[in-house]
Amino acid sequence: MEGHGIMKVFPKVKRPRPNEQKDAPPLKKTPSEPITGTVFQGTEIYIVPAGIGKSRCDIFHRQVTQNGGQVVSTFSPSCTHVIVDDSVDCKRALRLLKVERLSSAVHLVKCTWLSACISEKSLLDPEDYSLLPPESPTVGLAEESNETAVSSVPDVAAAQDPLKILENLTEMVPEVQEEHHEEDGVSQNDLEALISGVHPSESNPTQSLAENPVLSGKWVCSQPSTTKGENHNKHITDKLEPLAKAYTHTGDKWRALGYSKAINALKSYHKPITSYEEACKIPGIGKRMADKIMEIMESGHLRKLDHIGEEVPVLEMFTNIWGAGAKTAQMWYQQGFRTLEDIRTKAVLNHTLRIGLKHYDDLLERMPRSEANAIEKTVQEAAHSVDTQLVVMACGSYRRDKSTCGDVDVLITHPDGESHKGVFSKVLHLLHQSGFLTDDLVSHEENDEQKKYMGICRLPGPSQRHRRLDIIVVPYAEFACALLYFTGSAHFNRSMRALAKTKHMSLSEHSLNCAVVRQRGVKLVAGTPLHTPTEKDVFKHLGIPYREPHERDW
Ligand code: DCP
Ligand code: MG
Ligand code: MN
Repeated sequence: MEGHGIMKVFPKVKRPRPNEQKDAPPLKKTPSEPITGTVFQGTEIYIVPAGIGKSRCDIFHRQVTQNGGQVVSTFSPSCTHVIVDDSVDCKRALRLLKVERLSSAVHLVKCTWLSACISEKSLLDPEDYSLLPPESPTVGLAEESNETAVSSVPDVAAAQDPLKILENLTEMVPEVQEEHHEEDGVSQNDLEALISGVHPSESNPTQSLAENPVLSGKWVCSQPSTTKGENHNKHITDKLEPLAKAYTHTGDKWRALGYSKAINALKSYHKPITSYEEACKIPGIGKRMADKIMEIMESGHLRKLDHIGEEVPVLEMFTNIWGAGAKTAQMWYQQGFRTLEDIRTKAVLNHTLRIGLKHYDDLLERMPRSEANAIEKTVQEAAHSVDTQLVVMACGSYRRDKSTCGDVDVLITHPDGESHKGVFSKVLHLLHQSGFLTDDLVSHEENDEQKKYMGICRLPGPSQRHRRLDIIVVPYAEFACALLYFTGSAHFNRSMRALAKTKHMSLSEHSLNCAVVRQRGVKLVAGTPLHTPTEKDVFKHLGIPYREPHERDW
């Protein structure tokens, strides 16, 4: 959950011009800005004004020239760097430059590169701010034939292939990844759900191939997670994971995607990789990623890891506040905040973030199953005091049989199809009254007939910690789909929804619909809900073998 309502427009920081500073030399006024640094020495920079705005352009211009660089007013091939607003994507940048592609000598970078160089007082690696990620989502499949393709943005028109559909959706994902229940809330991991999650050679030959030769090697949801093999390339993924995480925290979605795809492909590969060629052949690994893999194999290290910015651990600490996403964390960082104390005392916080901050340590910890069970029982008791016939069950990681749980996800429904109505507020009222619920995070949001609560509870007794609790109340007709959704895992769900799409169906926490019409990934006709009294029916309609909850732990 990205915090809502806290995205404030940045106040324009007015920096004193050096020649306005009290101790600036009063004499010898140079016609241009005095050069006070050498950070941009040797650079020839073109700033694309679109989205940046005149006053920011002026500031950048001044900062570059003050630091020894040259800013040119028109783009030419002799430019070393082209700066675009962070919101501009590669395609648009090329359009604005009126060119089809850029020579590899020109760095096309976001303006955060400029700001970062200035604050770091050094010419940072533009690669890290480049609009041309090393592993774009099309890479791995398309790369072989088109390594130098400039566009990193999936072509929305090329949507017939299921992979392409997913890529397009990936492009449409909002920053808020935790956007739980959108049927189309497909995230970057869909790619891994589809291709790399299970390597064909990993599929269980005794059953899945026979059951569905086409899909068995492709879809995570058609494989029991218990077949998840050993990671034969841990020495490599251990080095790539911190980088993936760093890119996630700095909001570099494309790079983070490239890395997480590669990491998943490596994890599910059936043997240790031994050569560059072998790495390149794996779907999800492009040539540049293969270079990095070779570097790790040969030196046991990845030099890029030494250059993870000092902002990354701070951003990570900030995003560990429940309710804060990458954007919020970055905004705080740009506002100069570096510690939780800064956030507590100086940041503008909404209700959710205040609660998240208050329980920072508790909420970072997972609880043992036994405690999740006690929390489930507490909710059950309250619900049954409202209506003894209510079905109350803990889903999520608890139902998947995990030994620890990040939170407890309780589903409530009523078999008569009617009596679930009104239960939501009564149960919450009881749980508040008893002091079990200590804080509400997301106030009783309502979508259709399903109701969801997200809050914080604490079991009675000394030294009990605060724990996250989610409660959903659903109509009985939606029970199976809600149960399936709420049991997860999120990765499993994405895979199942992606599979549904290829069959002109759509799966949500409400229903499995057939005869869905989509154009370029956008749903035009919502289709008709299928009869799904149990989870098994959903698997059956999708043509994949049923998986027990503990087999869905992808
Ligand atoms: N879910 C989903 N997509 C998300 C988040 C959640 O489909 N982005 C679904 C699947 C999850 C379920 O909701 O299993 C519960 O969400 P949790 O965040 O509570 O995740 P888990 O219970 O699986 O793990 P944890 O132990 O971390 O709570
Ligand atoms: Mg959970
Ligand atoms: Mn949850």
